[in-house]
Amino acid sequence: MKPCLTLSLVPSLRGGPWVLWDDLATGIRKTAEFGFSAIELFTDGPSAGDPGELKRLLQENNLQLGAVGTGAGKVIKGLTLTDPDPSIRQDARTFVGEMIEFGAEHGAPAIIGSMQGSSNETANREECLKWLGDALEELGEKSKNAGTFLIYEPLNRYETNLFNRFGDGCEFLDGLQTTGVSLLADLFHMNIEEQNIAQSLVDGAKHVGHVHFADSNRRPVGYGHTEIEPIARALTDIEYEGCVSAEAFDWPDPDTAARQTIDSYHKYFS
Ligand SMILES: [Mn+2]
Repeated sequence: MKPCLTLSLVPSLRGGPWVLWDDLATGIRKTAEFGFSAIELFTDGPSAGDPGELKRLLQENNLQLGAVGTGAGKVIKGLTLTDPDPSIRQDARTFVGEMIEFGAEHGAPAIIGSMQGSSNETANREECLKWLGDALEELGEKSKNAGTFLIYEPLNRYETNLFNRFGDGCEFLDGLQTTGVSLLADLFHMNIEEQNIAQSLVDGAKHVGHVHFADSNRRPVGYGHTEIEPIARALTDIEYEGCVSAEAFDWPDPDTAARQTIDSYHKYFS
C-alpha cells in the first residue's frame, strides 16, 4: 500500500477536505518529507504548475502521483455527468476526459466523486443511472487506453442519492461492459453508510481501487471514532496495493494533520 497525502491547488475551496494548501513545489516537497510515497492532487482543471514542472517535482522528490480529483468540474464549473441538460452532461464528460489525460501523463487515475451528481425532480434515478453508466463506459475505456483506470466514488447520502453503499457500487460496476472502472473506499462516507466497513471491503475486494483515509468526522485518522484496526486488516487481507490517501481536513493545522496521518498509517499498516 502507498501512503498518500492530498494537496489542493484551489485556495477558494479552503475548508474542504484536503490536508495541504501550498503551491505545487512546496506541497510535493512537504509530502515527501513527511514520508508519504504518493500525492493526490485537487486542481481547477487538467494541469498543475508550469509545463513539465509536475513531472520534474515528482521525480526529484521520488513521489508518485496517486490520483487526480475531478470535483472542480462541479464546484467551479457547475457540471455533472447526470445533469438533465445534455450539453452540460457532455461538457462534464469532456472535463473528466481531460482530467483522465492529465492524470495518465503521470500514471495516475482520475476520481469521479461529486461529478456524478444526483437525481431530482427533472431527472429521475433511472435516467441518471443510465447517463452515469454510459459515462463510466466511455471514460473507463478511455482510462484503460491511457494505461490507467478510472475511480468511481460512492458518496454518503448527504452528497448524492445515486450510490451510497460500497456494495451497491460494486453491483453497478458488475453490470457495465468496461473493466476500466474501480471503486473508491472513502472511510468517511463508509462510516455513515456501511453496516461493517471491513466486511464491505472484503465483499467488494476486486473493485477496491483507491482508499480515502479519514476518520468518522473527516479529520485525520486518529482524531475521530472510526475503528481503523479491522479496516486496515481487511485491506491487508485482500492484498490491496493502492493508495491510502488522506482526504481529510487540515485539522488542527496542515502539518499536524499530515504527521497524524502518516503516524496512523504506520500504526495500522505495519
Ligand atoms: Mn473521498
